[in-house]
Amino acid sequence: MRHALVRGVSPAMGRCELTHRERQPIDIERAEAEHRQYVTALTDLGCRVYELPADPNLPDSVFVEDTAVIVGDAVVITRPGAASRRPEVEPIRAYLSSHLEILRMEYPASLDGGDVLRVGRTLYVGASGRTDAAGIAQLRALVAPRGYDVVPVAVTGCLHLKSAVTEVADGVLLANRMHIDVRAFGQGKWIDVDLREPDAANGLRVGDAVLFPAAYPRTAERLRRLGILVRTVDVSELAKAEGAVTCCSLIWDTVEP
Ligand code: CIR
Repeated sequence: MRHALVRGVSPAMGRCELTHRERQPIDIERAEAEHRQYVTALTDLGCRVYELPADPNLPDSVFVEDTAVIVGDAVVITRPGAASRRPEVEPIRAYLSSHLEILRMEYPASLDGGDVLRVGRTLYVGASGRTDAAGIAQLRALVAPRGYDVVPVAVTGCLHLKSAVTEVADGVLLANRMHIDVRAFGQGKWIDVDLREPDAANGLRVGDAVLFPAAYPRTAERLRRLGILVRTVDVSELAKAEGAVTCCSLIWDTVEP
């Protein structure tokens, strides 16, 4: 069984953190409609979706990915790099504690889940503006006993590692290689985003399919030509808050008896 945790769009999303984008007005009703379609897409792709209520005091709380890193039947609750986002973790921890074993990152570490790309039993972790050396070291210590390696990756010019690279099929990485040190990855199969779509590297793999922003049709076509099933969603309003498709859910699998 595949599960997904999401959280409603905060009415305060207009006050979100922004790093590489200019602030633009955000139409909350449109963002909510996009989020509903995102949830529908996850459901269609086989997820059982749980939705935590929106929080009017936490502008970025729809971006649940940053609060947690799931490793098998455990979850590392992060300490997000932006101070405004740290209160987001508690409701996520409380919800996940009845589904997964809880592991916790502590002060002084900083790490956003958007910086963690799992490929098999390797966690590639972006050293970004949100994730520091202490965060990477704590994550390594927490996941090593579970058989996961941690490999740091230098990230420049974008918010998170997964703004620049995501896995779209087993061992196949979709990337804008301008933003990352590709040497960290060793041998791998790469698909480059279309140059006219520099922000198109963030796809959300759900089983054999990839949930992908409708705004990047040329890169979507590259994926389809490789036989990858692509389901597009409009996330243009959420993108004004510097979000994309991976950031709006936490996904995990359980084996039913
Ligand atoms: C932030 O800057 O933290 C939010 N406005 C956007 C977070 C997007 N998260 C993600 O891609 N994992």
